[in-house]
Parts: sequence; C-alpha cells; structure tokens
Amino acid sequence: MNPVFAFVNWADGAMQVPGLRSSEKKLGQLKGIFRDQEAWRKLDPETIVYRVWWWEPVASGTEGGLFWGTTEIQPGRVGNEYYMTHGHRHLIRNRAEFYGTTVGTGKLVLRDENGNTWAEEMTPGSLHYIAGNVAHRVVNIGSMPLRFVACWPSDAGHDYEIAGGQGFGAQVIEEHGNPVFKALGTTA
Ligand code: M6P
Ligand code: ZN
Repeated sequence: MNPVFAFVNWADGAMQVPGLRSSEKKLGQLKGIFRDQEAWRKLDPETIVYRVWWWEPVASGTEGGLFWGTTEIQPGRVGNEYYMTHGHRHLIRNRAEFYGTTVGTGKLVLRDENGNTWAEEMTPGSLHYIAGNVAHRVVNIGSMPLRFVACWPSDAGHDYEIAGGQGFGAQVIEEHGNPVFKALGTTA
C-alpha cells in the first residue's frame, strides 16, 4: 500500500499535505465589504479576519478536477456586522461546491441568480451543498473562531463582483446580543 499523502484533522479541519497553500485576509483588504464604512475606517487594517489553507492536487483551471480547503474566520465585528468572508460566485457559473463546518457557529449566506437571498445555519457537522450559480459567503456569529472545510471544482474560479455594496442583498448583524439576518433595501 502507498503511504498516505494528505491528512485532515476531522475535528477541526487542519490539513497536512505537501504543497499546502495559504492566504490571509485582513480588514484593510475588505474595503466596501462591511456596511459601516465609518466603523471599518477606525479599525486596524492589519487585523486578520480570516485565513484559508487549500490543496490543489491539479492545476487551477483543470476541467474535472477538485480542490480542498479549510477556512478559519476570527470572531469579531465591524460596527454591528459580524466578520465574514469576502463572498463570491464562480467564474464558471454552473460549478457547485461543498462546505462543511468543523468548529464554531456561523451563517452561510446564499444568493441565487434571481436575487433571492437566504442563510443556512453552520454548526459543527453541518454540511452545505452550494449549487452552481449561487453566490456564497460565511459569517462567524460566535465568540470563537469558525472553521469549515470546502471542496470545489478546480476550474470554478472566483468572481468577487457581488461582494461589495448591497450585492448579497442581506447582512448579518448583532442586535441585543443576538445575530440577526437582515434583508437589505426593504426596511431601514
Ligand atoms: C472556501 C472556498 C474558497 C474561498 C474561501 C474564502 O475555502 O470557497 O474557494 O476562496 O472559502 O472565501 P472568499 O474567496 O469568498 O474570500
Ligand atoms: Zn466558491
């Protein structure tokens, strides 16, 4: 038998694989993502909001291949809006993706091509099928880091155009100590 090439700690999603890639997203790189620009400007732009580790067993853009990754979002808020990922659609629109929560609690905000936005609860063990054409963003609503694993097609690509302004059509904010999913453009 061949030795094992890649390991995942299924308790938290931590990965061990040769050639593991990683990136981090700081507050300063998330301009226009959070609604309260005033609050965003007052925070340290060097603060890390989330990190991603991922494995590309085939070259990016390969049709028929898959990538695997783990994302860790820190707890925190900009104004009353919780820390979250940038959020994206796939450049090749019909490419789907799986998200699976390992640690923490969150909301997976989804928006389809007809402009319908909804959220799924993320809790350890929750598994989320993100259909093609559906934009996706993860919000950490807890007081500890939120971690989730992801599996997506190696030719999907990232289109971040939807991430800014009112693109997702909703935000997740703290109200009286509780996370609330708010549709935008309806009531104030
Ligand atoms: C998951 C996957 C990645 C994505 C990452 C961070 O790990 O969906 O493809 O890059 O989350 O999300 P974003 O690209 O929206 O910042
Ligand atoms: Zn994706």
